[in-house]
Amino acid sequence: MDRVFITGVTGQDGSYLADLLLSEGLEVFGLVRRKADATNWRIRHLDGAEGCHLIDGDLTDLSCLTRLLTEIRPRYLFNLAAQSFVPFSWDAPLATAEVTATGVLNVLEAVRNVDPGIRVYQASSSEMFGKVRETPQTEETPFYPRSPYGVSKCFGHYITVNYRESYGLFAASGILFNHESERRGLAFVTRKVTYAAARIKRGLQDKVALGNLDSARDWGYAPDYVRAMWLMLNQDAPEDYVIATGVNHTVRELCEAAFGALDLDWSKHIEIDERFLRPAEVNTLLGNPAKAKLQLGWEPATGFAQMIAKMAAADLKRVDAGITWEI
Ligand code: NAP
Ligand code: F7E
Repeated sequence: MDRVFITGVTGQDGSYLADLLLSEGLEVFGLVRRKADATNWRIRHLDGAEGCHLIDGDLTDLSCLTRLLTEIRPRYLFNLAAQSFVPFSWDAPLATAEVTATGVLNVLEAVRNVDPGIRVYQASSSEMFGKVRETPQTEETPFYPRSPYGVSKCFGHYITVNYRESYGLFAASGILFNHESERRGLAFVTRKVTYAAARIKRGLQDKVALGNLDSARDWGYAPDYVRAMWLMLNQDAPEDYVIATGVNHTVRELCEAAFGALDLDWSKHIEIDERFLRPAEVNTLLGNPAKAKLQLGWEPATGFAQMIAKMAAADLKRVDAGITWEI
């Protein structure tokens, strides 16, 4: 049975990827960092599951990664751990760089030293395109990051490419556009809106405060996107791939879709709060997934309206069940 090591297993993508790889019959080792309040709600169903091991450690500690890879000897490694919330990267730029940039180098060094045959996936991001140089964005589009998070992801991407070219590592970089789900963190705009809409539907609040309603994103569904990660590590050679839907929507359209799914009029419940504006905004992102379609045979299965309706329905269910910790 092939072994796979996942960093960021407690996050949105890590939890779906673990579900997928367990269903494919792999033995999964998920890295979990210590927190004072360890609810880890996205992987509760995996605790004690057959073939799944949750192991303690931290991406910022090279000695820890080296020891774990030496013990586990995985065939595949997915590096999904990051400080992934863009606004927080201005609050804590060094901490963001330590995990989101240098953390990637820790992974690559551990792989190079323990077993250069391990196949590595790096979670790169459309935030690297930032102030976009062309539309739609492809694997060839130059980067122009607009946040400490985006800059850190550029480092992670280029060091992955460099280790591939310098040491011949099988290291693939997935340039994923925004992807969301019922397991998305509450601070990100899609889930913030679907959760607020559910609470408004039940009369628990009346308004939700947002920032820039004009910004546009190419939003896909996370379970579709983790499938692309797995396909990337099963090619003959490691490459970079844009993963996107090829369609974008504004935050205003997102509000319309989420409130509409619960038969609410979004315009009565949104207010603008400047605290949610960013020092430098990424105004619009739109990906071209043609290479992924051609080489990986990958296509998104879930559309924007369907995804937002699923998220709104899941949040309504949570509100009705009094679940307050799945944030
Ligand atoms: P997420 O929900 O924020 O998950 C991030 C994961 O990283 C969590 O498991 C977190 O652990 C872990 N982590 C943070 N610092 C760590 C450390 N020092 N040591 C070990 N683990 C640490 O992010 P996501 O949405 O699943 O995204 C997965 C990856 O894809 C990230 O690298 C993100 O930057 C990237 N990405 C995401 C998107 C998107 O739209 N979702 C798009 C492009 C790229 P805790 O649970 O303990 O916090
Ligand atoms: O913001 C606008 C905000 O925080 C999307 C991460 O997964 O995807 C994600 O980064 C847009 C921005 O995601 C609010 O200004 C308006 O233009 O949901 P978000 P993000 O910053 O695009 C990329 C690909 C990643 O790699 C990241 O890890 O929505 N917006 N009002 C708001 N955003 C938030 N969070 N909250 C608001 O109230």
